[in-house]
Amino acid sequence: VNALDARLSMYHFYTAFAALLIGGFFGLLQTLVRSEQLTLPVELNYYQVLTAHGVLLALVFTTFFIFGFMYAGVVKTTGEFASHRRKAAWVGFVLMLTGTIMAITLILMNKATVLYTFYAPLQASPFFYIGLAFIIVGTYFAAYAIISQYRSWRKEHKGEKSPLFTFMAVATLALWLIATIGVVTAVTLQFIPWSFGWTETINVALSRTLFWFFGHPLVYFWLLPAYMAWYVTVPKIIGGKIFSDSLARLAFLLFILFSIPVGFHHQLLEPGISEVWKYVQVVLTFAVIIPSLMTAFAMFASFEIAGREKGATGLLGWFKKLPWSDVRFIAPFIGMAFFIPAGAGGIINASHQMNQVVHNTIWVTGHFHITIGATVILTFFGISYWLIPHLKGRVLTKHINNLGKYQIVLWTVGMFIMSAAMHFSGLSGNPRRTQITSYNGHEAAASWGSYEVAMSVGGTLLLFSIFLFIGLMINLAFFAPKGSEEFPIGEEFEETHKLPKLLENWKVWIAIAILLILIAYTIPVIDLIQDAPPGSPGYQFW
Ligand code: HAS
Repeated sequence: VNALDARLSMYHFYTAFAALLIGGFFGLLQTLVRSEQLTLPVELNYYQVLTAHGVLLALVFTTFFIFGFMYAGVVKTTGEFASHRRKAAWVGFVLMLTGTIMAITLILMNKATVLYTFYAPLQASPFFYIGLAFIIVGTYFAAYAIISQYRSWRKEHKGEKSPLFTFMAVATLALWLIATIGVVTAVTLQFIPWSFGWTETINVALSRTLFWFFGHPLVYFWLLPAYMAWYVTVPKIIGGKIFSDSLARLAFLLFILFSIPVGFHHQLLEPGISEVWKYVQVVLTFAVIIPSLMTAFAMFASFEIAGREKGATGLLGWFKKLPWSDVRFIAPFIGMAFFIPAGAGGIINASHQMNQVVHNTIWVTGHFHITIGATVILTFFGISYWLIPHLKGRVLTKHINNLGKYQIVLWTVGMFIMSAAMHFSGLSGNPRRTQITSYNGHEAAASWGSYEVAMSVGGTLLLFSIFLFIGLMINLAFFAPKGSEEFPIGEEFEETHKLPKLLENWKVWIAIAILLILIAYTIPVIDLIQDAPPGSPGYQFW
């Protein structure tokens, strides 16, 4: 990656890692408060810290990391950015950073204690929502830079198959652009007028529906960059090949289709949405599991191919041939292993009846700590170990590789302890998002205390892991020996020069996605608007 574009990516990473450090610290505070080992100073309240933790890690860390990574991969596979695109990307960065600073300042002033999901009836200062709008507009500049780079590459390489990494980045952005329609609508038409006091009431159910229209695909916006690393870079790191380029592309396209019309699976216990539409969206949720199952298949196939090429025999002999001492491999691999129970947990959540057992319990917090917090973040750690030195013209030394393995083990053990405790105590009803822990000696609550302590032990290990990670990243960026670190891009197992035309026909896929969204959302949204009882508090057209 050339120096100018490397700088662009690095600024995204600096911001992401700062958010990781502060957000991680806030996470530990919560576990200590819940386990009654710490009382927060009066200037801070639990929900404020919870909001800061969620926003900094789930929204800020991820978004900045993802764009830093996508820029680097797109430039690596399609050539350096034309200067107008690089400028657009910098404008995007400045807007995103401005919005982030606004939002975090308001949270720290206790004027935006609305949790990271920020839907009504919780209300923040209007400037919090304006900050969010800055972030989203910033991502549109970033999307422009990447998508227009892809389009001009295709024009210059007529008839050729586009680079897989860039194709995946464009698919991820297509998903993002469609998904943000929901949150942009809610922020501009509902939250900003309401928080300024221009409208007295808000349609709560509609605001939640618009949020989840965005909120569920948001989780795939986090996941897909991890999948990019799994499909494109991991095969090279293990000395193998990409199992199938077409399968990888199809998986990403299926995410565009199925990740959006499924938001109701977060609202299964909410009134105002008929069971029929909940059912339709649960069916579509089961469809969105398919591209992940395809990914699991492709990963096993890549591992097996790599192992057999190195002489492995027998059913599982290839397993031993994987590079177990390479932090660039073990980090994403452990992430994949976490995704097996995490995916099963998602399927439980999505199953309508079982959702009644787990909804609003700390089980759900456990679910998202092993999806985003383990699967995705471990993969992002793995990427950082080669990408940061690559961008800074330095090398990943054996010593840092070894320390990196400790960092990954600390994260794995910490996340395992914390999320297992969350899952188990959630099953006995321990609620999420609450500071109250003792419940006046209620019988069911008797077991929660020890789980809360386990969560704080896990949280402590996670913070140590973050400290070590940041230290290693500073070393890799500024002190490691100069040299050139590989940007691993895998080759296909059976090279195919021709791609089925349909796989790169975006119009078809986006049209199907829009059709599915219209089917899944039109009638329930009309219902939500029409059924809002006139004059009843908290309900109005918008
Ligand atoms: Fe989820 C709630 C359903 C995936 C994140 N989810 C959340 C929330 C977050 C989140 C943040 O249906 C909380 C939101 C809030 O604050 O209220 N989720 C699913 C389903 C999936 C799923 C069906 N979630 C994710 C991912 C996330 C994420 C990914 C972040 C990145 N989720 C739900 C539901 C709720 C929910 C309900 C609402 C609950 C409620 O009531 O509030 C699926 O996409 C999962 C499919 C995954 C698989 C796994 C495939 C396995 C692979 C690994 C292969 C391993 C290999 C390694 C190759 C089917 C690909 C080999 C290893 C060896 C050991 C040999």
